[in-house]
Formats: sequence, structure tokens, C-alpha cells
Amino acid sequence: MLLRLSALVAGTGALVAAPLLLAQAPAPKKDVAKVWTDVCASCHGPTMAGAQAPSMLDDVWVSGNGDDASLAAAIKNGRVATGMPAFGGLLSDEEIRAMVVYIRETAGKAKAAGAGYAAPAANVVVQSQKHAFKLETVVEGVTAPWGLDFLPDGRMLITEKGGALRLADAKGVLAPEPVQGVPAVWSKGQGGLLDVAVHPGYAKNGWIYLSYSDPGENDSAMTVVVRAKLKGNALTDLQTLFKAPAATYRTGNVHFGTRFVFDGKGHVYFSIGERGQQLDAQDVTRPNGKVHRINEDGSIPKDNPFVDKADAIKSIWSYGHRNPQGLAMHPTTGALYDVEHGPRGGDELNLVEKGKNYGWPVITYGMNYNGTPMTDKTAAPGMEQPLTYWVPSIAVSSIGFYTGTKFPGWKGNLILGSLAAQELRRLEMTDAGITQEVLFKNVGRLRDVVMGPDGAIYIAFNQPDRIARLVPAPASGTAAAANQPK
Ligand code: HEC
Ligand SMILES: [Ca+2]
Repeated sequence: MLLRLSALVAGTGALVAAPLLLAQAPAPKKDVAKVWTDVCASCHGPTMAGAQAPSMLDDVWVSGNGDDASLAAAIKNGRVATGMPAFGGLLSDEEIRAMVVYIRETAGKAKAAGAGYAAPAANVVVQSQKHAFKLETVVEGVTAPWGLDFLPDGRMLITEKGGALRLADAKGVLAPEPVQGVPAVWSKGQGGLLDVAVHPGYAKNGWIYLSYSDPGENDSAMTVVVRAKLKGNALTDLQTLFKAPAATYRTGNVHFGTRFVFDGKGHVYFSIGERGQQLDAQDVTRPNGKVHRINEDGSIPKDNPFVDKADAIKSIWSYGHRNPQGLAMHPTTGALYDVEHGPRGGDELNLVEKGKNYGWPVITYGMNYNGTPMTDKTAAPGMEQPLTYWVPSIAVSSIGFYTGTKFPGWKGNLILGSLAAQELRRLEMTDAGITQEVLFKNVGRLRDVVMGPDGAIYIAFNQPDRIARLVPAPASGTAAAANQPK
């Protein structure tokens, strides 16, 4: 819940700081939930379930094909002949856009509440579309685990947000003492010790990569990347690979990102959230709201997109990101994907490409946390569209491509974890589009999702805190879950 509350503060604060948005709409923006109650509920019902006017929850639409533009047009121009008044005089285009988001959000929540997704207790067999599986607890005794990776001998490295790096043996038994030599982290709100990644060539070079919120002056902080080697129970040979200039650090305790991806060609990618400073995401002289790319030793690749731009942060690979906490590279095409938290509504999956602008905060499919509009713009020239987006937000946290052999039907699928919605989803991406299956729901917040060396899917859960893994189970007639594609 910390995420929601602090993001509310950041969202409204940054709106006031954005003169562009203010200039467009000098009148105070309306809370569309209140407009619904005051104006729309009398005909469509207080819960949107319909009264003398139709329901918004049943996926049956009379205007156009029921897409966002058709709904917006119905609200703006009305359908006067059939009893829907025109609201273009009462509501601005931005407010109408927020109303459409609010309708989608309410319908999405109603659908989720009514659906019978599996909430598997430990070791209960779930029959999903393609495989039966069960969820086994592997490591207990961790506190707010954030990142997870494997050493070649099967041991697990686990970051705890509070600042400790923990080691567990291949059976999941946690070493009582945290690993020594981890840098001091700024552990507040969403900040702390973040991701851990074992270099794919660890057996030869011994490098372990860590990211964390680094304390700056006057209670500011920014995401930093280091690498080190593990000797016994301590980190040695610590090297700082990415540290932005002190003047770019930001106060506030939201949106640090981050995940690591190695491309196997000598580069490492990582993401940093916009730190609650929305417009920074569009500014390449700032490190926040970006995906970065460095050489594995921290030097800047010569073919990075902004190396020749004066004042730019040279490690920037792409910009206009809000808070990307999931990053993954396709195992055969090498394409890079991120998932990022939207505001209220508008979580995104993006194909991340060199030098491109992913639009935040100029375009978004979400609205402000208080129900007021961010903007009516969901697209703009020179800005990339997400591959898909989620309204309501599910709070997308981590992604990985399934490459193991334990679940052959899932090979090449994108596995996605979420915090607020507490879901594990499986996405099939084809030329025809993206289909999604909710594999399970409601057994804790999924912070990190990692493909284990044994072909199982490992998940770092918060609340309750633990590491668990998804393993195949013989299909059984019992406890079949009504999992539905979305
Ligand atoms: C006086 C009653 C009334 C009020 C007030 C009203 N609506 Fe409607 N609305 C209707 C009726 C009736 C329809 C169905 C029109 C049709 O069948 O062509 C409708 C249709 C719609 C549609 C199109 C639905 C579809 O199936 O395509 C949307 C969207 C909508 N209303 C939103 C709103 C919003 C938002 C408000 C408040 C700002 C609102 N309505 C207020 C009566 C009302
Ligand atoms: Ca975007």
C-alpha cells in the first residue's frame, strides 16, 4: 500500500509542476468518480451495473465497436435520440478521457472480482490451460525479498529491500548471516537494496551485479549499479559501474526501478524510474525515467544513442518511462521488453528500442490517483505505443521469458508477476496479438519472477515474504481452476 499512497503524493505534486498541463485547462479538473456519482449514476446505476440506462460492466456496447474512442464520443456528443445526453459542455476532453479510464477500471475490477482464479495454497495442484502445476515454498525467513538469482552451484542470492544480501543453499536453507560488504542503501518507501544478477559468465569471472537506492545530499537518492565478487560470506573487489551526478539525485521515495538484463554481447541493461518527477522522464540530461545500457565493466558503449548529445547522460538507451521494474530479453530474437507501472490505470508492456521515447508523462492510458485526468492524449508523434496496457493497473513488477523444459507448452512465453493484483500471468505474443492467462492470484505480492536453472519458475513473494517455485504436477481431477484468458 506504500506504493499507492506515495505515488498519489508524487502524482499530484508533479502535476502542479507541469505548466504545459496547467495551461491547457485553467479550471480545476473534475474527479471523474464524483462526476459519475453526481451525474451519471442516476441513469447507469451507482456501481455502473445499469439502471434505466445500460450497464458498463457487461462488455456489450451500443456505440461504435465499444473501443475507447467510441465511448468518448458517446459521452461528448451524447446519443440524444436514445436518451444519452451530451456532456461535451460539462466535461473537457481530458475529463472525458479520464472517465473512459474510470469506466474500464470499474469494469475490470468487477470482472476480476467475479472470476474464479486459482489461489493455490502450498502444494495444491492447479490445472491451467496447458499445464498442471503446484506452488512450493523454497525459502522462508527472508524479509521483503526484492531480487533473486542463482549461482552456478544452485545457491540463491536474495536481496532484501532493507539492505541485506542473503545466501540460500540449493535446498533453500538460508545462511543465518547476511553477506558482508554490501554498500549502505537508502531504504525508504520504494527505495532500498534492489536487484541482484549473476553474470552469465560467472564461472569464469565471478561477477555479481547489484542495484540500490544510493543516499545523496539533503535526503535525495538515485539508483546506483555496482558489481563485486563473493569470497566466503563477503563481497570483495567492489566496483561502481553507474552513478549519476549528485546534482541529478531526487528527493521523494518512489520510482527507483530496476532490473538487470545481460545481452550476451558485453552489455548490461537496467532501468530507473522517474523518481516521481514526471517531466524528468522526457529529459535526457537526467538519469531517471530511462532504460540504460552500459558495457559490463561500466564504460559507455560507443553506439549508445545519446553519446554525441551535449549534457546527455551517455548511458541512456531509451526514455519517457515511468517506473520500469521488469526487463527481459527474448531468448532468440534478442528484443528487449520492459513492463512499467502506470499511474492509476495504464501499466505498460513495451518493446524497448534504441533512442526511442515511450511517452511518459505526455501520453498515457492512465489517470491521476485522485481520479482527475492526467491528459487526454494516448498517442503523439515521435512517441512509442505500448504493446499492451492494463486498466485497471495490476502493478506489473517483473518479467522473464520461459526457457526451461519443465513446462514445454510455455516455451518462449513471457511470464509476468504483479504486486497489487497479486497475479502470475502468462503472455503469448504472436503476430496476431497478445493473449494472457492468469495462472494464479491472491497468494501474496509478486516482486520478482526468475527462471530457475532447473526449469522451475521462482518467485520472490512479499506479504507473506518467501521464495516459492512453480513446478509441474501430474494433472489431477481435483481443484481445477477456472483460469480464463483475458
Ligand atoms: C438521462 C440518463 C443518462 C445519464 C444522466 C447518462 N447517461 Fe449515458 N447513456 C444513457 C442511455 C439511455 C444510453 C444508451 C444509449 C443508446 O442505447 O444508444 C447511454 C449510453 C452511454 C454510453 C455508451 C454505452 C455503449 O453501450 O456504447 C456511455 C459511455 C455513457 N452513456 C456514459 C455516460 C456517462 C459517463 C455519464 C455521466 C457523465 C452518463 N452516461 C450519463 C443515459 C444516460
Ligand atoms: Ca508509455
